[in-house]
Amino acid sequence: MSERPHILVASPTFPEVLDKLRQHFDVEPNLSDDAWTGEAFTSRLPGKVGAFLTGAQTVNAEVLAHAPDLKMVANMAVGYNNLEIPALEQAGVVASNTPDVLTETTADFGFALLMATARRVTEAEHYLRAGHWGKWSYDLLLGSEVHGSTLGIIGMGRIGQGIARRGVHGFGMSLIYHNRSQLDAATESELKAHYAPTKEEVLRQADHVVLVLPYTPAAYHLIGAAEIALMKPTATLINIARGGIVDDKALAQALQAGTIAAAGLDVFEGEPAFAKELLECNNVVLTPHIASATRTTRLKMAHLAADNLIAFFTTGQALTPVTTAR
Ligand code: 8YV
Repeated sequence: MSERPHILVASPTFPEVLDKLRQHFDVEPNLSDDAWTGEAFTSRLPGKVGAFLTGAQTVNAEVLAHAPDLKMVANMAVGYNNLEIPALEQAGVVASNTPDVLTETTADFGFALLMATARRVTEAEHYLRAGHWGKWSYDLLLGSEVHGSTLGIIGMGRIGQGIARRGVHGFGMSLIYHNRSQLDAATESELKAHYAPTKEEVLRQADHVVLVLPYTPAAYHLIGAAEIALMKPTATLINIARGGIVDDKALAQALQAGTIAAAGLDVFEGEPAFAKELLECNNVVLTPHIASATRTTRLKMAHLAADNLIAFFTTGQALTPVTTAR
């Protein structure tokens, strides 16, 4: 019998990452085509000292009660709202996430979604595919300007700053942002960034508002009907943070009423389910949580999650541990 630590890989992952993990651990891999969640996940935790997770698995006090042997969980995501950190700390279980390796790729996608939303790219393609393109017209599918407009960012962490750099340096946008803490003076000056002490100020002033903040209980429905009503009727709203930060039903109503011009959403409350009202809106671009989805980046994320498990069980220290200092 092997003495190697026994770990669970709860979501399907890259074969080369499984091979790497197998060099260090006895691995129970998920070789199906979907993540193990709920009972399928918790029933496999006894006897496991480590677990490789994606955002799909919730780990809270109730789940930990089924995991008496667990010492570490490695989340293949920068966000870790699926992990109840105080409960993990209470149980003495270390958690890690995958910061940095996905920053630029996710910022690229945030900007792609902003562009697609402002310039009505998917709506235009549907129009063409449906055979509606019979003539040129001066007012066909008019969008909103991106270059030279005002970019509003709520949540100015690494990814928010990546989007800000693209907007300011690449598209000559002016920047207004809200964050729990103000950027340092050098970064503010580089980005000619205007700090807004409230999110409301960003919503009022920006032409394009991008949400990139972490999902904490306080962020639930942070953007609802009242907040959307503060935005310009020509404005767009982009959410690449987490579903649940935006009240999508209120957003669908606002999109249909013309309260704002358009929205781009990569994340949804309860995903892969989402508010079906959104399907009634032509002026929303909907993507299935793919902001970090390039092969290169997802592979880096999976390797970093695996390396965190390996480091922890070899040296006692995770490489990128999650801390409660938010
Ligand atoms: C992941 C993400 O693809 O890193 C995050 O927080 O939202 C995405 O990059 C997703 O969470 C899968 O684990």
